[in-house]
Amino acid sequence: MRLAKYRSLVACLAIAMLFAAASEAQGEDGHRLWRRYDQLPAQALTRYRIQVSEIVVLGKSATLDVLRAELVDACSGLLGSPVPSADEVNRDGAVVAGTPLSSPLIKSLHWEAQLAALGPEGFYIHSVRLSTHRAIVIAANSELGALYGAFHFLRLMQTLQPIDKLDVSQKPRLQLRMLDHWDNLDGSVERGYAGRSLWNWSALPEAIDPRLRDYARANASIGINGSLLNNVNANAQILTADYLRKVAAIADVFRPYGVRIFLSARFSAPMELGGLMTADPLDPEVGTWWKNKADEIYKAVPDFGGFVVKANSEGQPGPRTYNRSHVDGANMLAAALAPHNGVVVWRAFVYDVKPDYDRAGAAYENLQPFDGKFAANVLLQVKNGPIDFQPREPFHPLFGAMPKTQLMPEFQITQEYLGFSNHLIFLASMWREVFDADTYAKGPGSTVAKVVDGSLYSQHLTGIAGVANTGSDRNWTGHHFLQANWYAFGRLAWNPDLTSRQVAEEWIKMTFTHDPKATAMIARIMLESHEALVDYMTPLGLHHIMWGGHHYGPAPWWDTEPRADWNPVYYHRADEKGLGFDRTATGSNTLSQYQPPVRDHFANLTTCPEAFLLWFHHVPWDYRMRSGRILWDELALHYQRGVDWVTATRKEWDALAGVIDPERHAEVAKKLAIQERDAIWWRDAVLLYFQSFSKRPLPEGVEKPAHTLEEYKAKSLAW
Ligand code: GCW
Repeated sequence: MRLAKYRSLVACLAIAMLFAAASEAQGEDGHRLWRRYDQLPAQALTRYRIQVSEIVVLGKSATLDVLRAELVDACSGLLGSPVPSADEVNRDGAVVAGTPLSSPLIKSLHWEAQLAALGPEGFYIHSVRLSTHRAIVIAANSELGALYGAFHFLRLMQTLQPIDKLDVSQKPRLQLRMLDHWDNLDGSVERGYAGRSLWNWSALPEAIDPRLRDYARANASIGINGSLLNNVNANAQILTADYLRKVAAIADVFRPYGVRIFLSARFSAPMELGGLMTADPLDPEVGTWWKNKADEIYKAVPDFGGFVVKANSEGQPGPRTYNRSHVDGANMLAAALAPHNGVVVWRAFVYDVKPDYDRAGAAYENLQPFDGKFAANVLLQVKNGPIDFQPREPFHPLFGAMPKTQLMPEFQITQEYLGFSNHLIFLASMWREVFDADTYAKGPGSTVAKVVDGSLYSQHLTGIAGVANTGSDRNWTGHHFLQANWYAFGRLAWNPDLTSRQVAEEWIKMTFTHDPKATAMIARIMLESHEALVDYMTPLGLHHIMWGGHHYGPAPWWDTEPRADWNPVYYHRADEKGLGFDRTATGSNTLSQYQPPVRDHFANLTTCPEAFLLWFHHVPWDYRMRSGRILWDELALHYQRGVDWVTATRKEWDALAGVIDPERHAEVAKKLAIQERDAIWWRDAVLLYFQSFSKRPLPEGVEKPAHTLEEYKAKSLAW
């Protein structure tokens, strides 16, 4: 007892010192993400200080230590006064966290029934009395579950929610919630716009960058439990003993936070590293090579998650190189990983050029015939839409067409086609559209969310991947607002039913401000941002009309890429008559890949949502839209509306000076200026180009372009 008191006194002092150091004006560089534990507004402090007085995390392990430290640091910071760690409940306001195994206090509560339903990662937070004191208990079956519970509890405080009568049970809806990094071993990041790779390969395994820990901690705070370290355009070197030592060092840092490592496996690695003459998946030597490699990996990283494979796509080797099928390839790797409980994430992003083919139908053609054939530890990773991470796409037809396959959506958090890290866009709105889309696979209500969370077909293994937008930039994502997309990805992976508004509001309060007016204004900006970006980039179902290669800025005229389907002209099909890609029965008919009610809905011009009009139809320039305007006028007004939104948003943001700290305010303002410049560029370049087909004047209300079409065509990335 005495010892406990002494310890808590020492802890108090240590925290007080820590706290004093932390509160010294820290530059507002965004590095702390949504885990800013600054003192909360006065109105919340009085009640929280009574409700939270000490932290009781018993037991010792890497995760329990992280959990204790997080609660102590966070509560001390948020409450503006030291909240000590204690070995027992000494007073009202104890926050007790752990598992029945780690904490006799939790065991004594006999919550077997409550915990039984939570699975390995869920948590239960309940206000109780413990030894006559009021306490908040965060309990879970695993230490990781308790850590997730702690982050949830902190989120409640960070967003000023009541914590007096807590009774919260949660578990993740999707099992594998992973960030995919397209990081190359030379430190560059494919489609990365926030600096270099976070993995300092040359310094590893000896030197561990503290950012690795920050990264893992940020992920744990939103429930992300997997990280693919290397680009799916893979370099086999990552599988060498040298690199595996480096990988193991990263895994050691991530482990306490529950983030498991995945690696992209280059299909031809047995030849490149093992000296075999073939990588044919049915060759026994090849199978043995992968088995041995898997064994070697698990020796170095016992909780290794598995392989991600981009096969026979965009020049990557794969089973088809040897006249074998995707299933042959995936199942061979799955057999190597199965003894270790590892999984294979096989990507469905496969599209071979054929005469007159429609890229939107390619993944379905390549993969759908294998429904029911993949091994039990294979997940088929399907991009949200059938082309490639466009500002807006209809949902991928595979979601409604593979009932016997474990499907896992792939979202792109990094903004390859969406203005890099220059444009403010909140992607939760876009992902909601995908989750909510009805595939009709098992009648109405068969939403993509229900397909991928396993509930529609009792899918045994579930998951979701987001291509990360993180990098070595101090603020992680290159633009302060784009941190919200990392956050939203984690939150929606945990619960795909959360509304975009809820996610936005949480994030704003945790990251920027508690001021109600400012929160409302920022939330509105975020919630409108996706539609606005679609308006100034690709309205009414247009897609892939970006500059070739880097995909930044408009270039609808582009037709010099070696593959037809890398050229914008392939996608918009503008001619004297009209605009859009006919994917109905009179065109490519890839619309037939959707279930009949979906197909009919999109095929019929009167029911097809205008947001997808030009995705599915080639429409005459003078086609009457629902507004009564003709297509050309409507198109032009969409572009103008997008520009107007950015202009208005800049003003609104300016008005928030004084509410938002000056450093982040100024940095966001600069990015908004670029966004406005780009939106105007998009409007002018695209309209001038399409005008050469429509031969119609710009409607009233649309500003005249400042340059000629030739000037826009000559423009390079840096204007
Ligand atoms: O979107 C395209 C990108 C490629 C990427 C590919 C993929 C990693 O332009 O850079 O390669 O998709 O998803 O495999």
